[in-house]
Amino acid sequence: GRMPKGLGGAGALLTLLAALLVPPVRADITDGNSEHLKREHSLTKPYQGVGTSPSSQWDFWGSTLVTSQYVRLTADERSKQGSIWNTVPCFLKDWEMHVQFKVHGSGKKNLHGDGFAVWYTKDRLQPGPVFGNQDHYVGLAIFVDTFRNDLHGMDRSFPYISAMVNNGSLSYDHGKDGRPTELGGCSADVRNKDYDTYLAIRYSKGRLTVMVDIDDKNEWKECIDIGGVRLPIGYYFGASAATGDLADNHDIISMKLYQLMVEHSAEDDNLDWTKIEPSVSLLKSPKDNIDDPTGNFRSTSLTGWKVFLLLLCALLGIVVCAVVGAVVFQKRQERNKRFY
Ligand SMILES: [Ca+2]
Repeated sequence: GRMPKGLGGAGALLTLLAALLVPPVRADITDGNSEHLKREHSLTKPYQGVGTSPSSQWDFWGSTLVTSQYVRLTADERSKQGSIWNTVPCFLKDWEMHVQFKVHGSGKKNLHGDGFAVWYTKDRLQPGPVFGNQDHYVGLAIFVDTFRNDLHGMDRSFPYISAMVNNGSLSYDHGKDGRPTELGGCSADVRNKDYDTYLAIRYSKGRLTVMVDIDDKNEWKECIDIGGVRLPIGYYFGASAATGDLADNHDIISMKLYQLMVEHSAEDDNLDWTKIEPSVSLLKSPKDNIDDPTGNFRSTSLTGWKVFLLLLCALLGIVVCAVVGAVVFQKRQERNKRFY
């Protein structure tokens, strides 16, 4: 019953092979692991002390109304602007923000607006024309645009979710629904739902992913996934909304920030992440930027056929080792017979 030496060697070889071949597991937590919830960057019911207590970690501005059940950035009234901002800068390199929201109003199809935005920016509480926040902002914005301004853009339906990264030099063009500066987006029917609707924004290792859960199925659907995005640490999370001639209630129910446990290279760790200027490395036009043109992610995530090839190699390795092992074992048995 002793394990033949040949097979033992093969076993060790296999272990080594496996260690070399198995790709590193991506550290994703999208299902709200409470262990990694960062309370100082999260806004949850009943919003204790928001805006009134000096110890509150959230400030609000404009038409924003805080109740125990929701934070209403704008009511369903014309020409309103409101925002809510985290007072604590975020120093996490890898994070995921889950936003529960509710956009609702009496406006019939296409007669409602304008939408809301979720921000990760250098400045906070700076009112302006971009869904209630300043233009030429510095940082990241995710827009949930509920009103189509650009009648030439009939190839997409509204509401439309899009992402934009700005170093302060770009202006958001409302007349074109931000299309000239958008990095990616998707149509999302988010209005007047009688169930909960969610948006998730993940930033990790230069990759920006936006997911939505708006069909009452309790699962995330991908909306935006782009690489080559550079954002610093030390910026602020916020949300804002605006109405114009058309209106809607724009409610934030919760904003929950989760830390993603991701390892960085020594080179990455030595960088001063507070000094990074928001940017996106685009070799193609923004709209084609589905794959990361810099190849940052291709090296860590294996595509289907590569995984297949690796598995095939591993399988071949196992077969070769087994055969060699069996032969060695048999030879040794024969030798043993001869000697005894
Ligand atoms: Ca619009």
